[in-house]
Amino acid sequence: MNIMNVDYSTKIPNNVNLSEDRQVLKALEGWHPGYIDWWHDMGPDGFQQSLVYLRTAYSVDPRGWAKFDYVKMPDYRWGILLAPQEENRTIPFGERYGEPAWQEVPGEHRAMLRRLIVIQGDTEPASVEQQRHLGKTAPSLYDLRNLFQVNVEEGRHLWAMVYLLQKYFGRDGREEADELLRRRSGDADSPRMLGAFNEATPDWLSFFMFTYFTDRDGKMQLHSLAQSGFDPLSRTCRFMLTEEAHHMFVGETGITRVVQRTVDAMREAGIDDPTDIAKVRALGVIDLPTIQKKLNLHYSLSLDLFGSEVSTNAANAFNAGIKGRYRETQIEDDHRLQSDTYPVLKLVNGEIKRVDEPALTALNMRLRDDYTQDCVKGLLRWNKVISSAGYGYKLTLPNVAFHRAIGEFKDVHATPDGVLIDDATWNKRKGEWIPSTADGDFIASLMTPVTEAGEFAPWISPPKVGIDNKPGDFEYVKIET
Ligand code: BYC
Repeated sequence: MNIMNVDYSTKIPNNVNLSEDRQVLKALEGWHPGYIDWWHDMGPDGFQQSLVYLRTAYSVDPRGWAKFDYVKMPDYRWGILLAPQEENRTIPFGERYGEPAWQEVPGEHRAMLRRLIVIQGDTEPASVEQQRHLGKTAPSLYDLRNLFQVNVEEGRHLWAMVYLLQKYFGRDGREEADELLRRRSGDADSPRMLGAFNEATPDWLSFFMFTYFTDRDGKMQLHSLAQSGFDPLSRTCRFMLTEEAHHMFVGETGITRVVQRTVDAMREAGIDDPTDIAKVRALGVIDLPTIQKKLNLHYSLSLDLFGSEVSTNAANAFNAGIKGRYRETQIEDDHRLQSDTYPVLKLVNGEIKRVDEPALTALNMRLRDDYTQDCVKGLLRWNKVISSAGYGYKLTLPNVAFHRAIGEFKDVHATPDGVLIDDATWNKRKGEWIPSTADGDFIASLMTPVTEAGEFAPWISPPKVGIDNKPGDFEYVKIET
C-alpha cells in the first residue's frame, strides 16, 4: 500500500497496513466500542448529532493531507497515521547515537518507553474531558467548529498512542490502553497523570490560553519524542505535529481576537486607562489585567508539565535514545552530552540564580527554555494589537518561580516579577496575579452562546479569515440537539 494515503476500507482508517496485521486490527477493534462509549460520556456535551465542518486526514503528505466536510462527531473516522519511514534512519542522540533506529521495542528500554507513551496518551483524552462543557457557551459557530476540531484530533492522538501500545507492548500495552479510557480529568480517585490536565477549563478565554500554552507543551514534547530512536514513535509524533499546529493557531488567534475586541471597545468608549477594570468591564469585554491573570495561570501550569529542572528520568531517556531535544538533528554538538553543562535556574540561599548543571540532567530545563522562547512570539503579536490601538499596556510572561507545583520552586512563593514572598503575602495578594472567583464570575457572565452563522459574541472580534477559506457567514456547525 501507499504509505502516503490512508486506507479507509477497514473500520479503523490507517496507513500502517492494518488489514494485513490481523492481531493488532482485532485488538484495536476490540478497544473501539469502549472509546465510543468514552466519547459519548466524556466528549463534547451535546452537539453529537450536529453536522460539523471538520477536516479529516486522508494522507500524510505535508503538501495536502486533509479534506473538509460535514461530519457528525461520533462518525468521525479516527485513524492510525504515521509519517513515512525515513530510509536508513539512525538514532540521532544518546549512547547509541548513529546506530540504526529501532523498528521494534528495545527490550532494555521497554518500561521507560511504555511510560512515556502512556503519559503522552493520557493527556489527549484529558483535554477533551476538560473542554467538554464549552460547546454550550461558544461565542460563534466558527469557534464551536474549532473546539470540535481540536477535540476530535485529540481523540485521534489517543488512538495514535493506543496503536503503539497495542502493536508493540502486548498484553500490558492492552491493559494500559484500557486504563487510558478509565482515568478521568479532575477525578479524586482516578485522575489524569499530569497536573495541568486535572484543572478546569471553565470558559473560552481559558480554552484559548490552554490551546496556546498547554498545547504548546504538547508541541515541544512531541518534537522531543519525534526524535526518538524508536522509529514508530518518531513517525507517529511527526504526523501528530501536523495537526497540533492548528490547535495552537486556535489559541493564538483566539487571544488576539479577545485582546482586539477589548482595545477596540476601550477606544470607542474613550477609555485611556486599561487598568480601570470596572469601566472596561462595563463595556462587556474582558479587561487586559484579567487577561494577564489568565495568562499567568496557564503559563505556570504549563511550565509544570516539563517536570523538574534537574531530572535523572530525562537524562536516562536521552542516554537510551528514547527522547531527544527540540530539533535535535539541527543542533550542532556531539548529541551525547556526556561532559556538557547547561545553566539551570535554581533557588540558592533564598535567591533565584543560574547554576551550571550537567546538560544531561538539565534536559527538562532546556526544553522548557525552548518552550518559553516559542511562547514569546504570541505575546509580541498581542502586544502589537494593544500598542496599535494606542495603549502602553504590555502582556508579559510571569517569572518561572511564579505559582509552581513541580520542580525547584514548588515550595516557595514568588510574584510574577520573581520576587520571593512569604505565605501570608501570597495568600493576601494572589488574587492580583491569578484569576479570583470574582474574575471567573465576570468572565462566566459574558459566556452566552452565539449560534447564528456569521455572528460573534460581543467580547471577541471575528477572525480575519475563515476555516478552509469559507466566507464570514458560513454555517460551520449545523446544530441538531
Ligand atoms: N504532574 O524527573 P521528573 C500534550 C512526575 S502535553 C504530575 O521531575 P520527568 C497535550 C513524573 O511523572 C505533552 N506529575 O520529570 C497538550 C515522575 O513521576 P514518577 C504530554 C509530574 O519524568 C494539550 C516524577 O514527577 N507529553 O501532548 O523528567 C492537549 C519525577 O519526574 C509532573 C509528555 O509529557 C506533572 N506536571 O518529566 C492535549 C511527554 N511532572 O515516574 C495534549 C511524555 C513530573 O517518579 N512525558 N511529574 O512516578 C515526559 O516526557 C515526562 O514524563 C515529563 C516529566 C516531561 C512529563
